[in-house]
Parts: sequence; C-alpha cells; structure tokens
Amino acid sequence: MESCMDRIKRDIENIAIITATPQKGSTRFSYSDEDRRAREYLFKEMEKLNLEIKVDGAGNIRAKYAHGNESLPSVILGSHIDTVANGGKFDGVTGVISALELIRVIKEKKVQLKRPLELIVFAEEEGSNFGITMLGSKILTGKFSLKDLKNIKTYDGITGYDVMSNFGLDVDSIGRDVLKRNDVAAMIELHVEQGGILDLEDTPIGIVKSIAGMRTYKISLKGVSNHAGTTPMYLRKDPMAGASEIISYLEEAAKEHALPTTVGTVGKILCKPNMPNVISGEVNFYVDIRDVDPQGIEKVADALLNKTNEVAKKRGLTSSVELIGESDSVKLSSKIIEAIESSAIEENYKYKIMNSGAVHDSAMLTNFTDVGMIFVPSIGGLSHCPEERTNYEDIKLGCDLLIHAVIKLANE
Ligand code: HGY
Ligand code: MN
Ligand code: MN
Repeated sequence: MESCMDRIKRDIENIAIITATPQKGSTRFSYSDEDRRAREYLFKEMEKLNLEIKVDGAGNIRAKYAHGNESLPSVILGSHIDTVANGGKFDGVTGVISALELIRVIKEKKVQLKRPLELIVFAEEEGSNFGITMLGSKILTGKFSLKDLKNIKTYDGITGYDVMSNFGLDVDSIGRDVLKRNDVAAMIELHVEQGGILDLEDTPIGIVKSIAGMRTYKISLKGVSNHAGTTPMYLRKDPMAGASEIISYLEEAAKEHALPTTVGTVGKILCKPNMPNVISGEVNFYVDIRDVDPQGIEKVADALLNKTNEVAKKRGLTSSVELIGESDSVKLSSKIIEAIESSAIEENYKYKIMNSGAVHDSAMLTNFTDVGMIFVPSIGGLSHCPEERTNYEDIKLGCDLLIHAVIKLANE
C-alpha cells in the first residue's frame, strides 16, 4: 500500500514532467497544452475521490468533498499549478497535492466532518500570460471583471477574454461564479516558502502572519533608433541607456530609500528592434515592487516615477508608466494562525510565525473569510527556478499539520 508520502511524491513528480521545458524546470502557463494535461491528471485523481468537480469561466477548478452538512459553508484548500517560465516543480503544486492527499486521508480514515471541504486549483496565479498575478482568484472574488478581461493582453496582443475562450472556458459566466461570503467558512493554503528562512533555521513549518502586497508597472521609453556605429554619443536619444539608469535607481531606492522589507525587481525587458548594431528605438520593462508594509511600496513607486520623468527629460525620450497589476498586503486570520499553531504544538512540530514575500491566492480571500497559510522549507531559499527543491519529508509534515488544522476548522 502506497504511503501518504509516496502518493504526494508520485503526484508532484507526475505533474512536474508536464512542462514545455523538459530538463529546464517547470514551464506550464495557464491555458496552455501543458496546463490542460496537468488538469486531466488532477481530474482523474479527483474522480477517484468522487469529488464534485466544476471549472469556472476563468479556469479555476473547484472540487468539492461534500461530506458533512452540504448547507454549511466549506473549508477551502488549494493553490495553483501554473508556473513562471523555467520555474520549480514545488511552487503551487505542493499545496494542490497536499490538499488532495488530505481528502484521501479523511476518506480512508472515515473522519467525520461537519463542513464540506472544497479544493480549489486557482488559474493564472503566476501572471505568466498577462503580467497580472493571482488573476484566477481575483476573478473568483469579484476583483476582476469580464470588461477588465477584455482589456488585458498577452505580450503578443491576445486579450485575456480570447485566451480563456480559446481554452474552451465559458468566460461570460465569470460573474455568476463569484464567491459569496457565506460560501466559505475558512481557507488554508499550504505552500513552499520560496525564501530561505525555514531552511536556514532548520525549522520544518512556517505559519504565515502577513502576505506582501505588490505592484507591477510597465515602463515604456521611446527614443530614436539609429546606427550603432555612425551615431555620435552626444547625438543619441537611446532608451536602453535610459532604462539602465532607471533600473539601477530602482535597486538603490528599494535598498536605501524604503524599508528593510521592501523589494524591487526588473525581471523582464523588451527592446525594439533588439539588434546588437542598432540603437534601440523603444524599450519596455516591467517593475515588480513588494512589501508587507504599504509604505515601502509607496516610497519606491513615487521615487521610480520621478526618476523616469527626470531621465526621459534629460535624454529627450518619451516615457509612459502603466500600473498593470497590484494587490494589497494582507494580515492573515489570528483564528487560523491559532488553529495551525495549536496543532503544531500538539504534534510537537518546530514552527516559526513569519511573513510571506511571495504573493498567494489566499491573499485574495482575506476579505471573504478567515485565511491562513502553512509554509514548508525551500532548500537554499531557491524558487522560481529549476533548482527549486523541498524535501518530501517536510511536505508530508506540512500535510499532516494541514490535516490536523482542517479537521478542527471543519468541525467547528
Ligand atoms: O510572484 C509571486 O510571488 C508568486 O509566486 N506568484
Ligand atoms: Mn505560488
Ligand atoms: Mn510563484
């Protein structure tokens, strides 16, 4: 008979091989062929558990274990299976598979529950298609409308509405499926930490108290494209040189002029015509600013906007700064923190109460219900890269703790 850990490992490894970049990490964008194959794998596992499965217009999978009193609000579990490009195999998938395993164990051990459980696999958490993180959970909680979906585009210009329709989803129905407050009694998401604190402190469990807020900006600089050899330096209007000034300044602003918890990143830059012997005419780059304290985000965003205007003026460039996505920092529920912490103490697990620098779908449900998160260590603190690793023993421990806490919450 397979053990829990065998099953967890089998599921995570089976999903990990569904990637567009074999040997180079997990690349499984929502609404891609890889996404479809991973979903089919999960549907088979959910059907074995007789879960009631439905998929909403944004592609969020909602699998209900309607054990217990159907009329009572559910306890929600889950996470996401989409990835960044060349990401890790544990980000998101660990939480989905732990939730699946929890339902297997509850059924096998015939644990009596008062409330139903609902496993949600949120779509487009990473924002890899449109640059907007947690899109599926924003739609599920009514934070993103059908009209908004028609206004966002992939990097090659396809609207969110068309991407989801082409995937076979009934996008027009998203308004109908928005979560209602009394649908939900609580939510717990298990996730890999994606930072190095738990690993460094040799602590197997993190209990999350706050999730960072974030803003994603698209900065566009336009200058004069010209010959790299014949154009004297003093005659240039070079947006790449301008971008480099702004990007270095972002690092300084986040390091020196904000808070210790503030971070700023530019991980994506597009240049036209992108030729070594041509001064670029246009450069677009994406800025990711985060902090658990909104003040930190505010400080860096203001400094960035001022710097962009100053550099554009000095270099004779035209510039635009567009806010393409944002989410507030949230404090998680003391009730859920307490439920997880008391379970950890009962089971004698070493744990740490901590913040999350990564954003998570759970953050989108905090204005609906009591929300908590359990972290398990990321080895070396690596994530969003092929080297992302978590020990299966730690995932099993995290899953055990999730089971303890969920049984408490589902029997309240
Ligand atoms: O970017 C994040 O924090 C998450 O992994 N989407
Ligand atoms: Mn994630
Ligand atoms: Mn991620």
